Amino acid sequence: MRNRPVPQSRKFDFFKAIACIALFAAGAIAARAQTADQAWLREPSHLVLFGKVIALGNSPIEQSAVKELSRSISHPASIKDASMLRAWHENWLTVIGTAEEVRKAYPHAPVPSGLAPGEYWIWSNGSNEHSLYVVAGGDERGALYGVFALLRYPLSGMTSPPEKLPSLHAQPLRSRPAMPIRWTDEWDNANGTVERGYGGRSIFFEGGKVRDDLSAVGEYARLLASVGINGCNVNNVNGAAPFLTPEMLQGLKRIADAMRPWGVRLAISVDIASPQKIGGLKTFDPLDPAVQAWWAAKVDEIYAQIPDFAGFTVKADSEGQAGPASYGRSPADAANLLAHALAPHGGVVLYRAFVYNNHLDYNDLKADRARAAYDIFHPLDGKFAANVIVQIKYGPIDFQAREPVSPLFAGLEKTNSAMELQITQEYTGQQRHLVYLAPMWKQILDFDLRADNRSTPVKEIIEGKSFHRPLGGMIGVSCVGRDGWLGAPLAMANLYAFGRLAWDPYNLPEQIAEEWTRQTINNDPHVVYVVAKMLMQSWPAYVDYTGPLGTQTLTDITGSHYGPNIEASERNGWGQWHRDDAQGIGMDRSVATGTGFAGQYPPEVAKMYESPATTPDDLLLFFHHVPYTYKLHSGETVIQYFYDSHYQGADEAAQLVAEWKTVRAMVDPKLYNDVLGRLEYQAGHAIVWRDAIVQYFLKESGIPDAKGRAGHYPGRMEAEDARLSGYKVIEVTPWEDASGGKAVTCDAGSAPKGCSAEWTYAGKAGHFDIAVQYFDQQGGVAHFSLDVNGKAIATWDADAKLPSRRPNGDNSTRFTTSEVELKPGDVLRVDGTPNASDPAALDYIEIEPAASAR
Ligand code: GCW
Repeated sequence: MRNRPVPQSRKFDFFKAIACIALFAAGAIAARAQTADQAWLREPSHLVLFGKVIALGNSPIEQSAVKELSRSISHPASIKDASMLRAWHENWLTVIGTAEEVRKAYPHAPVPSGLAPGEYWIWSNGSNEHSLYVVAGGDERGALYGVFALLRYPLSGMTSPPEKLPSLHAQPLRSRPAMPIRWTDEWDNANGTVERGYGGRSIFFEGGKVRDDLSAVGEYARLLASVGINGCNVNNVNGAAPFLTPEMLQGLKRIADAMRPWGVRLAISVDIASPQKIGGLKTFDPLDPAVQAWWAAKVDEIYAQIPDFAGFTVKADSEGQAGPASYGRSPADAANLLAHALAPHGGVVLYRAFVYNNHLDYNDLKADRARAAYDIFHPLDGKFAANVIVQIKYGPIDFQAREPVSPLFAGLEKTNSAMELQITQEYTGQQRHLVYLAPMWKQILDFDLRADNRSTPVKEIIEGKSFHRPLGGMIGVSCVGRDGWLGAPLAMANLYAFGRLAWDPYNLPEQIAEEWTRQTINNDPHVVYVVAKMLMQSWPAYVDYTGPLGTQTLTDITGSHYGPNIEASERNGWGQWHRDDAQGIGMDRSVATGTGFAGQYPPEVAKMYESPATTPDDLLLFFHHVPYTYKLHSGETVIQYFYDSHYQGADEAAQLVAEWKTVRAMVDPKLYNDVLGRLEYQAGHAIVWRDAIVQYFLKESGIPDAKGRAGHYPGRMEAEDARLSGYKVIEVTPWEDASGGKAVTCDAGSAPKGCSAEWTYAGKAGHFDIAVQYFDQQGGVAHFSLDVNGKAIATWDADAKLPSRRPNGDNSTRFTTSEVELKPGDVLRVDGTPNASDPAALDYIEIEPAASAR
């Protein structure tokens, strides 16, 4: 007989309670040290409803699962009535274990047979009196993933209120990972920097060794596990030799220990020349017995310390990294060398197909970097050892804002393959721009390569289904750091989405976006709607204001990879060419007249890309060189599309700001302001992109914008046309990064008190927004002020962290002040005070009717 209070309506068990956390979850994102709370794993409040939580086995992974479910019991938002809490504890039990453990302990639980590794099954006995929840895994990882799924379930893809969700008794939750390899790659260097990382310094390394404090590593592993990621390669694929020294291996062992409780296995990148670089051998020839013995011994040394070590990633014969080509050997020789050393221990080799010659001849119209991966790897199909997986970037070039799918996915039928994506936004705005990449990834995953004239979507190839391969998967280049993981709160949606798509590539980006928002921000329907919408809009907008129609990201490809720089991709050996001239633009990659790249696809796809008439507009210029007057399927000319898409993209970026403003009252103020600042910056930088590309192609083509926008900027007053005091006019390089190609700069030496630029307003009287476009250069914090008729309107510091010490599109920044009253004859003045190497450079001011007057 019970004499203690019990929950009234247990029929709906935890789903009802979930409705309560929805309210609670509107709380702040904790800004403590580096924890998973800075991402989507915030303190939940409802777990008390699982009653007592126990693991059936002793493994650290099951203990993590228990911890995860029990985390909130002491949370202030938990049920406050102590007697009720006790009752739940006594009457409700949640057990976590492998299928085998559950069968043994609860013979009546209908655990299905054949749960795969990583798979979970979650069931409840449906009893009102003595509720039992079972989280069973195909293995311990499966049980852990089940716990995360259970926590997420009521919040994920929710289209109906929580209490309407089906009961776990009637409909147990069951899911298995689509592919065995679900890893992140980190490009961390031993000195603590992270290549292409925009989230601060390494969580793994500092000062040439593994950090003493690895608490962030444990938290990272927890985050990864929550979305089913089971491997993490912690070091840069460039310069990897130092990572195999005995001292480093001791440190790596500590990293593996920190990640193990979350089922995340450690992998490292290795330099194929290690036997020579750190092993004292004269050679690193993969076929040399001494080299083979060296690797075998090194691998034994690793496994002695890290018994569940996952394997090696290799970048070789690429961008200055040594490779088997030095000895006339093939990538298969190099991969198999490592594979044979790893095989006895169960390790794998991820051999990157990112192998290409970066000294191509620009004048050779047949030369094509896009061809490289297929040309090199396709002939080796079937020559790789069973534990080798060829790791293929999604497109044939390099993580561009849009590329076609790599044809190599269809070119390896007898070899395991995996797809490499980039979570860190190297070419997609470097986390300063909101660009949710899941919609792009989804397009790639869904793309049907029609290998052997049958349905072979990329997702099924890397799942191993299409060609019956035992190994395959997805690798996300993540490059997290100590500054809130990815350095920008909304960028975390990409890490989350990567995991969710690697688990199940049938997941929908919009649903993932909603799910992430519910967990990270809150469950308010308006917030969920708006944030998911913003996320979904962001990638198309970015493509629109950067490089449309398959031109790739038109950025400085030899430097920052960030701001606009159209010619940087041309006339060099890197092969990211788009070949624009006065008549037209695009690379002819057809078989008939071009580089032949289109012919690397299976016949049906090759046929589609062979002719401009059948190539989709959004990849037209990747495959064909066409005149600016060429008519797209949409009916527009290429040049008009350039104008339109850039204006549209910049408008869409501005729209993101407006949308975010609608959630102001519903989200944590700190988060609100942080994101608002970033979105405002992005909207300004989208204008920099728009103007650079539009004015460049206007000049190049000589064809005006049918809508009259390109080259006409009503309300814009150039700094070089102002009355200048101290400021000197300079030419900006590349010219398209400044309005009219010119800016003004202040030399602290000759103008120690700063410089100023003055304009007389000649427009109509009214209220206006005034934008000041300036260059926020590295190496100092310049100070600016804007005044009207000597009255201060605004002051600000150029203190952003942007690439480049020269004024250009990387650091061109827009400051806007609203609702300023102006009348004809008013004098507007910008004062710029240089600081250190930042010369307070200025491009223009722009006066627009205030939002209230538009
Ligand atoms: O995209 C390029 C990056 C390099 C990177 C390389 C690669 C690690 O600019 O920084 O090097 O790709 O993927 O190997």
